[in-house]
Amino acid sequence: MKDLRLEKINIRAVNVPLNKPVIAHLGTFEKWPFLCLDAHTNKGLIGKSYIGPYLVDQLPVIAKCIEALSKPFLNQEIKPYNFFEEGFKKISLLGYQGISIYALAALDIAFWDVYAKAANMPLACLLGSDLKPVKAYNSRGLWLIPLNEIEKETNDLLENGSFNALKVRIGRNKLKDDIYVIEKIRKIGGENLVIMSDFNQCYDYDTALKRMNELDDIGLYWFEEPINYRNFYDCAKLSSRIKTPISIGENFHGPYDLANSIKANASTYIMPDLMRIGGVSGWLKSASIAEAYNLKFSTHLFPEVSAHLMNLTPTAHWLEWVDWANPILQDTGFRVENGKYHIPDIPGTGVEWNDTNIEKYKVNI
Ligand code: SMN
Ligand code: MG
Repeated sequence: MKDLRLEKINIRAVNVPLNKPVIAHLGTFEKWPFLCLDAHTNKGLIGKSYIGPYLVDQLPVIAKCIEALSKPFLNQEIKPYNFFEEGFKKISLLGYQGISIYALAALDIAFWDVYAKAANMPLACLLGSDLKPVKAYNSRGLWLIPLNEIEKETNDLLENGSFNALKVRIGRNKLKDDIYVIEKIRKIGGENLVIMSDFNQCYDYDTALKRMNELDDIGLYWFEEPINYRNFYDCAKLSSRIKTPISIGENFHGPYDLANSIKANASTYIMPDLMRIGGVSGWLKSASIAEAYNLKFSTHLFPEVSAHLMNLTPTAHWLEWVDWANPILQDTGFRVENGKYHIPDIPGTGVEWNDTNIEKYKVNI
């Protein structure tokens, strides 16, 4: 790893069709946008990472931000821990949240990938842990789809990978429709099925309290993001008044947000997102904070790298499995078996490109 230097970066943008369109309170998406980053080094090794920043029209801006942030690190030795510390200081003038932390994460993940490749070890092993398979739930469906499609969709999600846990999106206009959907899934999956639920911030405090009270005894494993993500104090009040655990965290922008949420007692469970939390480095800091408070820590999207990190997360809980990036990834051996997500025993994170499909789904930036 000595004298592993960054020579140049290259970013490609894609908009990849989803097998099942995302229909959620935060928007409807037929395709998912990704930025694919290559960090070329003097040793011929290439660090790879992808981020999926939701908004296809913002890809050019975010790509520019990654390029700008990478400039002071060109021709420098790659030291991922130091990069995060220095990079974090550099984004201060732009603001620590949003695009700047996404850019930091993209570079951080690629640097850790190539660092592990240079050590000839999978990322989790380089960081001192194992490649244990991670308990996963299927999150690639059960959006706000028509009621008559719930049965087929549930069967489909349970069969593919033998999952015993899945997530349903709720907060439908009528309470009876939420109840119908949850009871239908329960009937198909049986008593032992773990059913997570997600409101995607669709309520104000009073409406959230009402709907969660109404659904509190229906047997959901967690209620996710009932209200606006920044509202930690209201979320804490909701948590204290509802029996079902509340889970938030996909909108923590960096470890400071996570710490503030914990200080406010906002939720029972947390579920940081690899991109928004600040990549591998932001995750590791967050995992230690969560450990100190004994808070169960799940993942959000980005299953490949998140799975490595769950092996280093003392309070690791559930991995959210989606297949959205699969078309642009080479099959390096990630797979779901009996509800667990397996990580390939190859150097780096295991993220390698399917260049043909990257070309096919390319968008100009
Ligand atoms: C979600 C993620 C990405 C797009 C829409 C909704 C959701 C989740 O909040 O947690 O999977
Ligand atoms: Mg969510």
